[in-house]
Amino acid sequence: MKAALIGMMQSGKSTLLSAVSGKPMPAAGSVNIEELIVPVPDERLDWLTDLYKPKKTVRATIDCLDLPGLAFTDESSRTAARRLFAQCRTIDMFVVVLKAFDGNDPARDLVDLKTEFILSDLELVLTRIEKLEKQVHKPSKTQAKDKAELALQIKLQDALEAEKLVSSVIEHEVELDLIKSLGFLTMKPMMVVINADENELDKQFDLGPLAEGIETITLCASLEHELAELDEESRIEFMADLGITDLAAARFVQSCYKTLGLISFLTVGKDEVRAWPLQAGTSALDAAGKIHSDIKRGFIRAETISYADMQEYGGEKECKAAGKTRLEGKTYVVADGDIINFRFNV
Ligand SMILES: Nc1nc2c(ncn2[C@@H]2O[C@H](COP(=O)(O)OP(=O)(O)OP(=O)(O)O)[C@@H](O)[C@H]2O)c(=O)[nH]1
Ligand SMILES: [Mg+2]
Repeated sequence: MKAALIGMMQSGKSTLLSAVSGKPMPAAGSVNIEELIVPVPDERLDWLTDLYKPKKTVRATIDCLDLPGLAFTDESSRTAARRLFAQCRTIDMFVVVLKAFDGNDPARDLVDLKTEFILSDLELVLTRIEKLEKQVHKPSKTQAKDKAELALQIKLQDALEAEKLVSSVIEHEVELDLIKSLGFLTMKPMMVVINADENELDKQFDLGPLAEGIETITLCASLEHELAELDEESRIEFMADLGITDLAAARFVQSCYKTLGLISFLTVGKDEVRAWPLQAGTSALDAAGKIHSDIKRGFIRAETISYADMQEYGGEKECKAAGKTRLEGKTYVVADGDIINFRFNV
């Protein structure tokens, strides 16, 4: 799963990603798209690692793309933005990083960004309409589908011209299938990071109606970056001085994970304690396939303990004795924090 950090120039995207990935900052003014593998913080893994003392602990990760900053001030920066948007059509979600320091207005930037997303999608719709209008008159195998798509694209044109997002007008799976491969920007899940000054972290930023229903986090990227560079002891001390208890950067990664619709199931043992990312709603059988195709093929049962029970009873044996170990079948929908031992036979 890929999340792309997008925002105006110098909004703090690289600083934030460097803080959560531990990778050094890219050179100033870099126009490359950097791809960083970011581990998803998970206290449950820490607790299970203490319990099992495994050889290794493997966290879930998200691929984060650090995009060059946008500007919409002149023709050449608009061209650059358009080119960048075209490269964003295959990503899974956006993290919009808004600059809320140095007197910059984050609400204004969010409006500008939304407008540009809409214009970019509208351009794509118009190109599609032009192509489909020629195509639908010629008899072909895809004629019926082309007609349906044309009608839908016209509906999307109306919506985008009225400044509505594609996601707000797609009504069902059939429509989604017709346009899925086009990668509309205003169809993608999105979260917002307000990058504020260190001393304004408690301020309520009003982003207006655009941000309604969108996961929003306020943090100070440069502070998170400083904290990430400290060893654990100094970090705890420094955080206590500042009166903060958790790293906002950790919350940011967790929110990304949630926005992508991901949950984690966990596996435990002497060799490895591990979190496996899974699309919410996935069956035990498909979860087994994430680990290995053999486990899916030979699936017998998913021996499952919820993390909450594991923590309460203190171990596998204790959970079994208390009747907290469940034997789930193929169609069981895996829940976040399920600790699973797959029984299989090949
Ligand atoms: N005051 C303050 N400055 C910050 C904060 N976050 C980043 N900066 C500074 O803003 C500048 C830009 O930070 P970057 O992380 O490079 O921003 P960017 O969005 O990656 O920039 P581009 O890739 O050029 O668009 C740097 O000088 C940072 O030190 C913050 O939270 N507060
Ligand atoms: Mg950058």
